Amino acid sequence: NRLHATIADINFEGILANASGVHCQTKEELAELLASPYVATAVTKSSTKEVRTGNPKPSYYEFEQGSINSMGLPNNGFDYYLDYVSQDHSQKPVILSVASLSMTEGIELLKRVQDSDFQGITEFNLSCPNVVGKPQVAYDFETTHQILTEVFKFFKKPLGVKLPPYFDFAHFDQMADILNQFPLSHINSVNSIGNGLYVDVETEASVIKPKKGFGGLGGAMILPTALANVRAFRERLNPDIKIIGTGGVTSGEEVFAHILCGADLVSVGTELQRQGIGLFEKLQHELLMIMNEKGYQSIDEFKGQLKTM
Ligand code: RRO
Repeated sequence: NRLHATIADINFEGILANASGVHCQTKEELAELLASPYVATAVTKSSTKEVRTGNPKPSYYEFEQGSINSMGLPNNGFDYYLDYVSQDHSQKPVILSVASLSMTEGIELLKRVQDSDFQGITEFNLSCPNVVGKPQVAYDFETTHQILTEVFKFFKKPLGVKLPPYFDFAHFDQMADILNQFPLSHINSVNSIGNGLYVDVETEASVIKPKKGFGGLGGAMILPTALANVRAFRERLNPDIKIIGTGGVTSGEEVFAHILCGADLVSVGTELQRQGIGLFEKLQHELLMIMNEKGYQSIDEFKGQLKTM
C-alpha cells in the first residue's frame, strides 16, 4: 500500500483523518468518517467526564484564510465515546480523544480507559485553548511533566498527546525533552493557535460570542506554524513517537508537505468543516498525483525528507 502508517503497532490503511473537533461529536458523524475509503482513522471529539454543551454561539467563524473557534469543549461525555470506540469498526482504528479539564479528571478518565476493553489509541488533549479560566496545559512544562508522570504509572495502552503550537526553539527543546521521557505512541501537532482575534471592519465587531471574540485559529493561515511544529518535533523526538500532522491542509499539496516534515498521518479540521467528507477523496487524489509526478511509489520514500539549504 502506497499510503499507510503504523502507530503503536496498529496499522492504518491510508493516512488521512479528521482533526478532533470536526465531524466527530456524534457516533453518526464518526461512522460517516469511517465509511469513507479515503479516511484512515477517525478521532473523537475531546471528551470530558460530564456532557458539555460548550460556549454560547456563535462560537465558530470561517473567513477566507482560516477559521476561529471558541467551542468550549461541547461533547457527549466520556462514556459515549468510550462506548463508540469499543465497538468493532471492521478493522479501521479509531482514536479516543480525552480532554484534561483538571489534572484529576484527566487521570480519572484515563484510568477508565485503562480498565476498559478498548485496545486502540487514546489521545490526551493537553491544548484546549477555549475553556475560560483553564490555561492550555502544554504551555506549562512542569505541569505537563507531572501529569504524564502520573499517567504512565498506570497507563499501559497506546497513548499520545495533542499539543498546541510552539513558537520558540527553547520550547521545542523543552517539550521534546519531556515527551522523550515517556512511552508515547504519538503526538498530534498542532491544535489551533490559541486566542487569536478576528475583526470584521464593516461591523467593527468581533465574530464569535465567547471570550469577547478571542478564539483558536485554524485553516490555511496556520500551515507554516503547523509544519514548523511537525518538523521541529520530528527532529527531536525518539523515532518510536509517531506524529499526526494537523493544521493548514486544504489540498494534497499541504498533505505532502506535512509528510515531508515528518507526519505519519495527516488530519484536517477547517477544510473538512467547509467541504464535508467528500474532501478526503480530493486530498488523496491530489496527493497521489503529486507522488506520481515525482516518481514516489510510497510515502516512505519522502517522509521526513525535507531538504534544507
Ligand atoms: O472545544 C474547543 O473549544 C476546542 C478544543 Br477542546 C480544542 O482542543 N481545540 C480547539 O480549537 N477548540
